[in-house]
Order: sequence, then C-alpha cells, then structure tokens
Amino acid sequence: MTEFSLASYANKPLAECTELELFNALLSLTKDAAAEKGYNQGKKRLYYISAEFLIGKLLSNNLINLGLYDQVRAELAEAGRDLAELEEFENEPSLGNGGLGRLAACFLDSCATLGLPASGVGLAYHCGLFRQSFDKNKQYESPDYWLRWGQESWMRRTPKHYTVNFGNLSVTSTMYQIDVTGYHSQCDTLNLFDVDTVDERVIKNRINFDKSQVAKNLTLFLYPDDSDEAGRILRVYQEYFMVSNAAQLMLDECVERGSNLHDLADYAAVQINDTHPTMVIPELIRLLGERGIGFDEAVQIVRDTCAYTNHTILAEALECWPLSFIERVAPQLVPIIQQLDAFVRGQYEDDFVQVIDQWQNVHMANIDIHFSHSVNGVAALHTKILEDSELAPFYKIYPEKFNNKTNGITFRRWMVECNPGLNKLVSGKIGEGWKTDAEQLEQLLPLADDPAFLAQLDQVKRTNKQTFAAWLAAHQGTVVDPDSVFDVQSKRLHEYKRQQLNLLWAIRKYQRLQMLEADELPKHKVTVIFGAKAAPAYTIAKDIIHAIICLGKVIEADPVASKYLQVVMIENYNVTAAQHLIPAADISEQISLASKEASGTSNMKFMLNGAITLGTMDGANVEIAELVGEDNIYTFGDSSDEVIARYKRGDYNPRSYYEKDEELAAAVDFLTSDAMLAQGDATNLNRLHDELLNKDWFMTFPDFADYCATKAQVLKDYEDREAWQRKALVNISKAGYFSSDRTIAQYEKDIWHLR
Ligand code: 73E
Repeated sequence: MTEFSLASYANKPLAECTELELFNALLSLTKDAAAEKGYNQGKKRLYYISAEFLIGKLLSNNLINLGLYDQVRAELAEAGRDLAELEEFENEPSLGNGGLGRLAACFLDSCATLGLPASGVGLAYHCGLFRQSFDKNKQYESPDYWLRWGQESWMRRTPKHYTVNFGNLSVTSTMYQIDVTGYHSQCDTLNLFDVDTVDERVIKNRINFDKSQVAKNLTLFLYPDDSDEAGRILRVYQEYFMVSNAAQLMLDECVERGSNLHDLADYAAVQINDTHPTMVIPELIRLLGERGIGFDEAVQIVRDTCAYTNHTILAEALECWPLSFIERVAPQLVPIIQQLDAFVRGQYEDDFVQVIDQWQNVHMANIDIHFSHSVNGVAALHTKILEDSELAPFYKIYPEKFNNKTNGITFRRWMVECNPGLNKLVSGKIGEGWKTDAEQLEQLLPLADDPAFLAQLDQVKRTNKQTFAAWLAAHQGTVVDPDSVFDVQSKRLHEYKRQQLNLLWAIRKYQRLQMLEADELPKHKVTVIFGAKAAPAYTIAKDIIHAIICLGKVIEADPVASKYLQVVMIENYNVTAAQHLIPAADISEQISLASKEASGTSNMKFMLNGAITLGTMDGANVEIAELVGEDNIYTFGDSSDEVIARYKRGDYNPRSYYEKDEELAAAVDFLTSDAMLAQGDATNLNRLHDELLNKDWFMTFPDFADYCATKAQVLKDYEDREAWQRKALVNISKAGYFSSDRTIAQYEKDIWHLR
C-alpha cells in the first residue's frame, strides 16, 4: 500500500498553504487513496436511483473510511495546521431535504462497506437545499452554491454523455462521479448527471428564475419551487432527465458486463427511492423496445429488475402527474404508460389501483407497485399500515411483493466521526469490531452496573455539550448553558412532526415558571433546541418557526424565567449542524402524530449517541421501544390505531380539547399575547393560533396533556444522573440493530441478490 503524505500533494510547505490549497491537496490525496482501494465489482450491480443524496461533508468521513484520519491529522498538526479548520472550510453538499436523502447516503456507505457493487444515480444540482437565515424572527431562503469557485470538487467529470429527448428539445448530459468510500473496504460511486447547457446566470433568486428555459435551469435546484405550474413541470423534467440517464447508463454497463438484455435482471437491480424515479420503468421498457425486445417481455424484465421503496403515507407526498405534463416532457413515454394502464385495467377493476385515473392523472406509486417485484416500507409499523390500510388493495393483489426494511444509519458518520469521545470510550471497552458488526455494542450492556463507566459516559456527554455550545456561539452568536438539559428536536419542519406540540409545552413551562415560588423552581435549566427548515411555500410551517423564535426572545427578556428555560432555533440546520448537535443531546424529541412518520432516522442517531427518546409510538420509535424496554424510553400519546380511527370518524374537533383544558387554552392563546406580538408579526401568529384552534389536522391537542406529564417525568428522572446514564448506556448498546449495514444486508438478501 502506498504511503500517502499530504506534503507531496501541496506545492509549498503545508504551513504556508491557504485553506483552499490545503483542501485541494486533501481532495487529491483522498481521491488517489480511494482509487488505490479499488471499486466493488461483480456481475450484478445495484443502481440506487434517488432524487436526493444528502451526503454531507466528505473530507473527514473519507479520511476515516480510508484509514487515513489520524495520519493526516498528525501531518497537519506538525505543520501547525488543524484538520478541524479544514472541516469547517469544506462546504456541505446539501443535495437532499432530510431523512430520505440522508438514508440514500447512509445506504451507499453501507453498500461500499459490505462489498456490494452499487451505484447511486441522481442529479448534480448546482444549488443544494436552500440556505436558511433568520431575519425579524422569520425564515428567509437563499440559493446554496455548494461548489465554491476555485475549489476542486469531490465530483469527477467522466467522459460519459447521453442524449435525453424532451419532445422537441434534445439535451446532452455529462456524468460526474463521487467516490463512496466504504469503511476499510473498497469503494462504490455516486453518479450525478448534469445537463451540458446549464447556465447559472438565469438565477436571480431561488423563487425567481426563468423556469421555462429548461435546458439552462434543469439541474440548478433541488426541488425548484413548485407553487406554480412551470415549477411542477420542471420537476417532471428533472425526474425524466434523471431516469433516462440512469436507464441508459445501466443498459450500457450491463451489456459491457455481458448481458444480452433478456437477462438484464441477472446484471442489475434497480431500487426506486420513493416515486421520484418512477419513470425509469416506462423508460427501460422503451429502451428495451428500441433494442428489439417486445413489450410483454420488456415488462417482465423490468419487473424482475426493479424494486420500490415507499417512504411516506402522507397523501400530498404521493406523486400524481397530469398525463399532459408527461406528454410535454417525455411524449415517447405516453404510449407506454397507456399500455401499462390498459394492462392493469384488463386485470383489475378497482379504481384505486389504476395507473391513469379518470382525470388523466398518472399515479406514480401505482406504476411502481404493479411493475416492480418488491414494495417495501421503512419501519415495521409503516409497512403494516401500508399493508392494512394505505395500500391494502395492492397488498391483496400482491402479498408476496410487500416486505419491510426498517431504516438504518451509518455508525461511521453518526458516531465514529461526530462523537470522537464516545467512540473512544466504547472502543476502549469492547474494541473496534462494532464499527462493522454493530450488534457488538451489546457487549456494553453489563457496564450498566458499573458506576465508574456511567460517570465516564456522563463526562463524554458534558464535553459534547460544551463543544456544541462553542460551535453554536460561533455559528450564530447564540449562547447556551452546557449545564442545562439539552432537549432537542431537529428535523424538517412539518405539522405532522409536531414541533408545535413542543412549542406549546415550552409556553406552558414558561407560564408555570411565572407562577412558582422560589423554593419550587427546578434544579436544572432546560434548553429546548430546534433545528428545522420549512419548505419555502409551506406557510404554517414558517409560522411555527416564527413563533418558536419569538418565544425564545420573550423568555430571554424575562430575568427569572430565562434562568430556567431557553428556546433556541439553529439557523440553517443541515448535516453538519446535526453532527455537532446530536452528540450533545440529552433528550431526543420524536413526537410525530402516530401513524404519520414512516420511520424517522434521527431517532436512531440520537439513541446511538446516548440521548433518551421522548416519543410517540410511531415509525421506528416502536422498534426502539421494543429493544430498549419501557424503562429506557418515554412514550406518550394516542396509538396509530386510535389516530387512524379518529381520522376515519372525521369527528376531531380541537376546540373541544381547548375548552376542557385550561392550561392548553392558555398556552394556545399565548401565541397571540401582547408579549408575543411585541416580538413578532400578528399575521403569522394569528394564523397559527387559528389553524390550531380550528383545524389542528395533526392532532396536537389530544396528545398535549400526556406529552406534558411524560416530559415532566423525563425532567424529574434527569436529576438522578446515574440512573439517567444507565438508560443512555442501554440505548447505545441496543442501537446496533439500527445500523444501515443491517438494513442493506436485508435488502441484499431479500431483494437484490447481488451475490
Ligand atoms: O419518516 C421518514 C423516513 O425516515 C420519511 O418522512 C422520509 O423518509 C425517511 C427515510 O425513509 C420521507 N421523505 C419523503 N417522504 N418520506 C419525501 C417525499 C417527497 C419529497 C421529499 C421527501
């Protein structure tokens, strides 16, 4: 093996390099080291097609996986340079929104580590998810140019080009590759396509760019604003561009590996990550047709090759495109989609399962389910809900296609990299084996009775809280107290995730603090930390952010309450912020309305880092609860069955709860109190107040009392530090199940059969 020395990649002494020069040198070194490791190869290859790959910063991750981290850090230190400074310098590629995109990134890490030949396939967005900033206590969005001028990129330009035809517009693409380093293993690649005619000059701002010039703006943004028709059609253009490139790449590569295309399924497995890549199905059928394969056989080949993952049951997220959009974007697919529709109609009468409905809308998930061989949900409860209710008519037709693959996270990033203190403590006790065989973490369990070890665990958490506090102060000038309880809810802002429930708790806590006598005041201050971006056009989500920030200011201005309570909103929450935040958390808020969060993956990250879950019995929380046992998790709220039944009855009336519970009413009304209005905007605060009182679609009020009571218990239990750390230890020990290595091994065994 080559000795990699950073000095040989810089053309002057390391001490004299600018950050940019050092970063570029590190990039070249890492790329060479990855190339030396080599790439996973095999007859059959996975093509994981996804509109999002939320890969996060890559420098440290790659150095760790390549086994170069300590050595490079030492070499830098010798020259008086700090690796942390370069980690800070690196721009995060925010090529995803949240869990779905981050899952795709974790999966690629696990595929590489497990030695599975895999390619991620997606788009090379010039701007990632918008940058969030706060002004007047509100969210503002600006474009995120993650590719810095003059900076080498992780993306390697390849000589691969394809032509993609959009009706009367034809474009060419270029494929870029990013190495996906596995942990002490060979690499895989992430293949991202860009359109050759792209032109960043059409960007004025995120909302306001010329959406009609498709050849120029196709790959500029992840999820262009879709509040108008031009934006929605652009989305369809992106999707078709992505899958046409993917299909052409895959057919080329399979032929190179020896496929005669009739046997495509022996050479390729396609995983369709949510419905965004659905058009790969008709596109493959079309391309196989061009290469002389008849329709019926092509359908069978494609079915044997493709598998579909469902990530949500939220109706508004299930894609359904007017056939007229597809007619404009990819007219060549229309006759194929119509044939698929006719095929289904010929067999099944139920309207629910048709491909094209009576209004000429194409139901993307329905194409996936009929014309792939596997349909999976992402947590046990979610899969059960798909089978029993959301997709029940399909489950009746194809029970053998349905299967569950509970999500996972890569422990290399979510502990080894982001929590060096815990990594050291754990590895010092049980060795390094858990990094590739995560269930070995269970070897920690006996230490639950070792007070000295629990004290060390406490010390690690304390240090992480201090480190986070320093980062937050530098990041946005907010000062938090590391001696307080860090109560964290970080995830996309959505009403079903119920940040508003946590907000109402904080208001109630504030109101109670004002009524307490000195001798009743709590021992520990609570710092409620939110991190969340709201979709730019999601009005109520933005109102919730506004209310959270305003409440933070109200409390800050109160000399007594501010000693016991602080509410903080992290600006521009992204993977980088998550890596600072999660190791510092004491409480993991996973409080979605039961049945609505398909899985959640931050719940797993927090658990692995020793935070205790306060959650509803939703998504993967259910499996966490089963694993750690009721003493080591706090659950509350209505069950998914109760929630589903209440929706079915259609008789939910938030006012009836408001009228029965004085404290709830006081908390809700505080949103529009003089104190809040002095900080905020009446339009936003009134709108949120009215929304909760009159609609509350995600049923915050029915769970409020139980949430408050349970959270009071959590805070009480926090006072017994040793008992708390015992819970943390059990959580860490049991987190092994949530390694994405386990998830990927299950996909391989049940769906892909790459080996
Ligand atoms: O529960 C999460 C899940 O953990 C779910 O909400 C999320 O996927 C995660 C990974 O499985 C998700 N994201 C989307 N749908 N489900 C989505 C839908 C449309 C656009 C972007 C993302």
